[in-house]
Amino acid sequence: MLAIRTRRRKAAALAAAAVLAGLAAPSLTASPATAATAPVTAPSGPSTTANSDYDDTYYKDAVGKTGDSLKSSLHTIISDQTKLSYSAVWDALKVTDEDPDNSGNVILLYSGDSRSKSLNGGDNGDWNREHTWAKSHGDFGTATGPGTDIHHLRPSDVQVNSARGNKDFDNGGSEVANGGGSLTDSDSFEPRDAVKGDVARMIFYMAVRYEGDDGFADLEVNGNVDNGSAPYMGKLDVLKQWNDEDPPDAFEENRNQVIYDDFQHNRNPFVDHPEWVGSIW
Ligand SMILES: [Ca+2]
Ligand SMILES: [Ca+2]
Ligand SMILES: [Ca+2]
Repeated sequence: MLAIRTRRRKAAALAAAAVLAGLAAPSLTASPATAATAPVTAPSGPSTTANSDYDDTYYKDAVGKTGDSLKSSLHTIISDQTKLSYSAVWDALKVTDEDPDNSGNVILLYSGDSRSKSLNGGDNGDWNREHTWAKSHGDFGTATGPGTDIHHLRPSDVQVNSARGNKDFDNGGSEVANGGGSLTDSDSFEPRDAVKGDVARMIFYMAVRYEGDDGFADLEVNGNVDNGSAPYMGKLDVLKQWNDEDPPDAFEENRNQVIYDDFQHNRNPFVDHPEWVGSIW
């Protein structure tokens, strides 16, 4: 499934660039002849050409909308989900974040380390369940709900997780020990480059998924780095930049698919459509 989606996306990009008609990308269309002669109908520009296999199904009520209307539609779509207990999150993360090169390990979000699945726990050297949207920002804890939503829960080294704490996200700081290049200062955390976009899209997912209509706080993104226990997460302009600089890769897309297929049965719209971030914010 993932391979098909990736190939299809690449094929679409080639078509949009109006390259040689004879140089067919691995074609999944019913008729190669039609594909070769059809006019390019996709809008120009990388931010508007993204498409998803789910546009005609999962996202059909959202496609074509913008701004608050898009956000509202996506909220309705992604709120239809299966919810996990906090203890079930351990086993889920062992699947969603499995190291593609070693099925006995998970990849840790901030450090990028590959570590044994069996080292889940709370001691130094273990990995634990990082709430990318810090659970104090809206005080949702680990009750079934936002605190157990694996779209933003990731394996993290215990000590690196502690260094992140509940800080907002921003650029700058000094290097976090064993943090894979992550930086931090007194009021913010900057993950390594390879997961900057992942972090941003998790935060944007949370802001759309949680709108205050299900007994939990309405989570929102803002421009601050001192949000503390307020139900906000910053820093908006930086997160938008990270979304642009680090587009979804195969690992992140696979993660979204596994969550959809096997666990929560909802999707992170911004992994499928990163350009929707700029439409809403
Ligand atoms: Ca700072
Ligand atoms: Ca990434
Ligand atoms: Ca919200």
